[in-house]
Amino acid sequence: EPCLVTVGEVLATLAAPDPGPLALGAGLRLGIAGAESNVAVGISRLGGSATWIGRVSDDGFGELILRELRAEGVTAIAVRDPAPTSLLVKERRTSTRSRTRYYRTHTAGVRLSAQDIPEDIVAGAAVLHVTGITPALGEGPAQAVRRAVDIAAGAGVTVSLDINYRSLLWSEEDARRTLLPLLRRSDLVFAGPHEARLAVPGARDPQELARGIRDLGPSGAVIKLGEEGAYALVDDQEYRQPAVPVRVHDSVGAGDAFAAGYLAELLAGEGPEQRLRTAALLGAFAVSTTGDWEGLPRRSELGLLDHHDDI
Ligand code: CKP
Ligand code: MG
Repeated sequence: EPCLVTVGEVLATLAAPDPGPLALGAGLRLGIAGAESNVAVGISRLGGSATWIGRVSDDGFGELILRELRAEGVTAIAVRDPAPTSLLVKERRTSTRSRTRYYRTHTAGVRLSAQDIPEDIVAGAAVLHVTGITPALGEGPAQAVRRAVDIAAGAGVTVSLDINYRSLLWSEEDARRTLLPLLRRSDLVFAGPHEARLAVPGARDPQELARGIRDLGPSGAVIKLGEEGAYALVDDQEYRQPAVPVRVHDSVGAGDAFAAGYLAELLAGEGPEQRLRTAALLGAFAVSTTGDWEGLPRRSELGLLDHHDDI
């Protein structure tokens, strides 16, 4: 069965369910998240096979992470580490304004290293999916991602990269320097317009951004345009995918959901049109439900949003 392998960090999330300042003792709900594991869960929910590689703490949060991944049918290749789990705290300051902070110093996930990447697992995959978050976590995680891409490229495994720029983690300059070499070796790139401009400065529209990325090497470039859907250039063919109109509840995780939808259909042997349609549907599920991945659909549920009556 064609399998997707991804490498990254899963964090414990502490999210305020109700609006109000943390400083006044808001209640926090415990969960897990991480761009790469979000994608793995999305693929598994659609019936695909996904493996996540990373370091997991031996603390309670680490156990929670392993239980959740197992419950979602994601295979975890976890190197256990005595350092604590990273935290992501989400304050809902008002009903429309959230503030996010990472607590990610000396934690298990950021101690990932190139030695943690099992060659046979990566070489045996159909797709390797990586994001720009993991290389931003430090030299070890950056080397781990490079190692995974080396193995995949050497074995003819499709390499997928979501640029996922995080200004809280590094500067645009550092991101460009680290991610450009990875992008050049990728087959498929997902990016928002701002993220794509890191690789193609000066490009003015999605078409120019996608062509710019294609000219750097990848045969597939998908520019995600939020409410305006997506523009893709795949093997020199253009595709335009409208967004599925829904009421936006929480947009975090939308990009991962989109990538999961696209990649699940790629694994299933579908062409770019079907990949983009499912990607847009998954993005809509992610933004119209609470949580980064919890609201993602099973395949049988895709039809729920396949109408225009949700607004
Ligand atoms: O680009 P997205 O909004 O889809 O990414 C969301 C994820 O890994 C979220 O789950 C969070 O844990 C993170 O990105 C991150 O570290 O920012
Ligand atoms: Mg993203």
